[in-house]
Amino acid sequence: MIATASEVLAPSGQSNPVPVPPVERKPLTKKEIAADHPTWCPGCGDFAVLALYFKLIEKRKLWQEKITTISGIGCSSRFPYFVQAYGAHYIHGRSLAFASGVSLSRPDLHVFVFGGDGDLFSIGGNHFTHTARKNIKLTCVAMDNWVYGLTKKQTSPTSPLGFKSKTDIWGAVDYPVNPMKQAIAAGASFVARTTSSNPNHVAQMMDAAMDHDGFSFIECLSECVEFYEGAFDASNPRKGGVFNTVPATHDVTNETAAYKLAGEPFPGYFGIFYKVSKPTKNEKEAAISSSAREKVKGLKDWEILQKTFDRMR
Ligand SMILES: Cc1ncc(C[n+]2csc(CCOP(=O)(O)OP(=O)(O)O)c2C)c(N)n1
Ligand code: SF4
Ligand SMILES: [Mg+2]
Repeated sequence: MIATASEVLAPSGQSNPVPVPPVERKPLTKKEIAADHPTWCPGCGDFAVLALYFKLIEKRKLWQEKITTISGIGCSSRFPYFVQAYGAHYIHGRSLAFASGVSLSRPDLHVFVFGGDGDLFSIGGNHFTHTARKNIKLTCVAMDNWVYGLTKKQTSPTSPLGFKSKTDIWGAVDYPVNPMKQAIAAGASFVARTTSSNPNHVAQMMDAAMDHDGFSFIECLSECVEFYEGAFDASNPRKGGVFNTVPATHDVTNETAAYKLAGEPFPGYFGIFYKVSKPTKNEKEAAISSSAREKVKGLKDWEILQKTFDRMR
């Protein structure tokens, strides 16, 4: 993109600024977006997700000030540290609450949230439900490794029955959350599933999610090689598993069909399960604010306040 001469005029106050020729602002390269060296364990599935996010930013020609990467706490939630752009490494489980505020107040940004299965479905489960039902425009990627990685192997809400961990030494007894079912039931308007062992597929899902006007959710299987090695082998053809994409006959606007697909036993299917268009909270709130502004048009701030006080009498 080119900055126009008027945008690059000499500082204000100068009476006759001399126009300078337009300067070309080059799109960012993957190298420029990469920040700190990621501190994940060698072989962690999270590396691929980060690399594909860089690729997406590069492909979409986004600059730092248009990228917002938000997370909670966890290995996966270290994500924003490694992106050389704006973002926040927020409180455990509260990333979506923070991201909702950013999305509603800055319609010019596309907000990406990355989090773990614990972060999004345990402590953050409540926020997940409400962000989805409000259809807030943002993309939420759950980097699901079926375990608490950062805190070194506790049972997570997606750990399968029988999984032996520090909190379930005899094996997990609680029925796991199915993130796909959870997202569909909560009202997410875009729900997709992918796995970090298939980079091209992750890139496709991120691209499609970003184009969606509403709450887009991606469950991305991302192996924790340290505390749950081999968890997703059954979905990885390189490890003798199968990678089945959503059948071509599947109707993505059919909620019941999407829910049924989500209930298929592991490794299940990969791709877009559900996608519908419905008004976002962003546009509804924008309409409310603009009609409220219209009513007080031309009034000074103190006059608007005075009107409020008068109404309260
Ligand atoms: C309020 C609060 N509760 C608990 C913790 C401890 N804690 C940090 S990360 C985490 C879970 C990490 O698991 P997950 O979200 O699945 O991410 P992963 O590390 O597996 O990527 C927990 C329980 C915390 N930091 N803050
Ligand atoms: S502990 Fe697991 S999730 Fe965390 S960086 Fe290591 S491999 Fe990845
Ligand atoms: Mg986890």
